[in-house]
Amino acid sequence: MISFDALKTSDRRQILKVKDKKDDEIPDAHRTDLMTITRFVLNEQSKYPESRGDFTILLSHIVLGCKFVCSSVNKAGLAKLIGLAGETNIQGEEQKKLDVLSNEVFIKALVSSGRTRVLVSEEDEDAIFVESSKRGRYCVVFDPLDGSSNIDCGVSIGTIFGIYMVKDDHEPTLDDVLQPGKQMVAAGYCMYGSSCTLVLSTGTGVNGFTLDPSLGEFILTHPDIKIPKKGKIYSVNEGNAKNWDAPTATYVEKCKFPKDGSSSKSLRYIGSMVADVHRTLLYGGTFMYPADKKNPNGKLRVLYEVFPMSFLIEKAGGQAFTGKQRALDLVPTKIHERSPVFLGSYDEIEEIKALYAAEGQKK
Ligand code: FDP
Repeated sequence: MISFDALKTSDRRQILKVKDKKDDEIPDAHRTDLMTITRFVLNEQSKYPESRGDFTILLSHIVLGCKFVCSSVNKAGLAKLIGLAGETNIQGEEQKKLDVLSNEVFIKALVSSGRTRVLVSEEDEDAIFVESSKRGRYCVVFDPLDGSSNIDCGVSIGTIFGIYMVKDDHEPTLDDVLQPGKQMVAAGYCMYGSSCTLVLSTGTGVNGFTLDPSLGEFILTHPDIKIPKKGKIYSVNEGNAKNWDAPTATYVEKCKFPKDGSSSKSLRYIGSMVADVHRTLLYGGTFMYPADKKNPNGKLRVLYEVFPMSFLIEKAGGQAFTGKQRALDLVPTKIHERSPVFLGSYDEIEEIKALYAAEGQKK
């Protein structure tokens, strides 16, 4: 390596100029001390001397899956990836719909990590039990491409994942994944939007990383995300209002016509859970998919939608509630089970809990 003294005077001056500058004054070309997601997870790992590095390896495979899907989503229109599964392209190859492709990408990435045991994907009816030669200690539940009704119009979509760690002293069974969300060791999502953002919690705090396409690296851009305690936004599919129960209807009425002199809340509903939850995490407020008369369990799936998002919201200081209990206390009995969910700012969810408690007393 060339020493500082051997450098040309102009280069030496440049380096000294950069050294004296504050962080935000340094031009991009000189910013090499970036906190990448790998560096971040390795730092976390070093806090646990007994750690074997398995989680870091697993996460690097998830990150690879996210980069692959991000790139496919970005070029979907061009590559004619959008279309019916089963159609053939000009080379006579079978075209895959983005959700089918994303599922394959994640399954391959997870199995090849050699660290997984049981996988549950929104796309597959049955759980996948990883063959013994490739097996590890982690179970991953995931929705490879959530918000799929938004794919064809370019609205933000995302991948959601939750991770359990189990003992590797038994043959894998469904019980390895039919565990309450509070047992997850990590959860996150990757949003494919105007930028590609990966939000992760490994149990303490929530951190957001943005993909720098020129580097191909996720860089820490949103350290230690905390959800505001109160919020000015509510997010729900109001088209279902005629079938809501009384507490949901009362809460939404209060958002629109507050009686305590406060301002009305704004309604924002993208209809893509990752995007709606991302906004809720950053700006505060509530995101709801309640039960209704037609769907007594709501719409969202417990294992790979409700649990990972509730985990992140709680770790950021918010709450997640089902209408009956803390969402992360639910014990799923089926891998594709659904549950109503209300998640968001701490005080907003307190209000919803109080409305349900009052309703319960009437009965
Ligand atoms: P989608 O049907 O487009 O896949 O559970 C999937 C989901 O989207 C969520 O991402 C989203 O929050 C919700 O469904 C939207 O449901 P509605 O269209 O009923 O509002």
